[in-house]
Amino acid sequence: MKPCLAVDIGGTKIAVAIIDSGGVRNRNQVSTPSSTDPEDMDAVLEQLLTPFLADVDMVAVASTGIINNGILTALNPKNLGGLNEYPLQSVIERILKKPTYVINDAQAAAWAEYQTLELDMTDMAFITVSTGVGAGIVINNELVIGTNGIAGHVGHTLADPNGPICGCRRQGCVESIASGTAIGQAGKPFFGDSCDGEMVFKHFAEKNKNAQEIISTSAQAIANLIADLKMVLDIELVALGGSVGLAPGYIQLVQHHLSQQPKPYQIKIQSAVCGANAGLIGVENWVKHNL
Ligand code: ADP
Ligand code: BMX
Ligand code: ZN
Repeated sequence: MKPCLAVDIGGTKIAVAIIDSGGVRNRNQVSTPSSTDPEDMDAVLEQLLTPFLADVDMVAVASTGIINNGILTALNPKNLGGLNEYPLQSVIERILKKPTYVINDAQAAAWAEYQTLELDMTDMAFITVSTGVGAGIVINNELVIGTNGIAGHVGHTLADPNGPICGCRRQGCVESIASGTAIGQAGKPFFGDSCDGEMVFKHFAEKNKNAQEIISTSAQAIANLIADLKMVLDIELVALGGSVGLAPGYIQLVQHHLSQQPKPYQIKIQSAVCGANAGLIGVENWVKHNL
């Protein structure tokens, strides 16, 4: 039997790789199209996936958005250039003509991180701070997906009732304050209109005060989110990923803000062991686990 092709679709980048006993092979990555036209996404996927046609037997996809019956519904369409409803599973099945399975990107990454933990660790969460803020939750050794695929979308819980309007149209979501997109937006008055999250982190590394404040505000919102998750779920560990979550200095700030909370809210926070490959590794493992 041939190996599995894993695909990770985020708001900023789409990664693809073959996953087998040798690990992650032939990894490739392109920018996510920023367009409301589904045909633009079709074209990018066709170009990225077709070279793997002869080498794989099935396809495991981790994608941003609410995934229900293989259809991607954006909770925050702005993260995908306005693309809202997209029949992801059927598009990929049409391109590669292989069985295709799809779950949410953060849910997949949580499953990958959970596999790296000690066997007695039964309850954990993974949080990605990236284009948006997403999460996956494992309770009692099982990935929680939810009846409609929505479980884990804690980036859209309330951080500040007077905060910015989120791309999901609710006011003051964690994502509207803490995401890479929000960090970039907050940086524009100081660093210019082309500012994005990565640019704010460059200034942060140079100890720029405005960048430090913007990133601290993001880390504070994520620390509060982690405290809330501990209270709701009694999880034992949080793995932090995404380009912002993995950026130098960020996790220390989250740990610092959480350390200001009373003891019952404290929890171990670690960087995602699988790094930027967590979604790819997790979705392949999850599909094999459930076949
Ligand atoms: P995706 O959301 O597609 O999974 P990422 O995890 O790379 O992609 O997150 C994209 C966000 O992270 C953007 O807001 C971008 O500006 C920011 N970003 C990208 N690279 C870095 C970096 N090296 N340090 C900090 N932030 C980054
Ligand atoms: C958003 C939401 C989640 C996703 C999270 C992280 C959309 C399109 N996405 O909250 O489904 O898990 O972003 O996604 O509504 P990423 O693109 O930042 O990796
Ligand atoms: Zn929201």
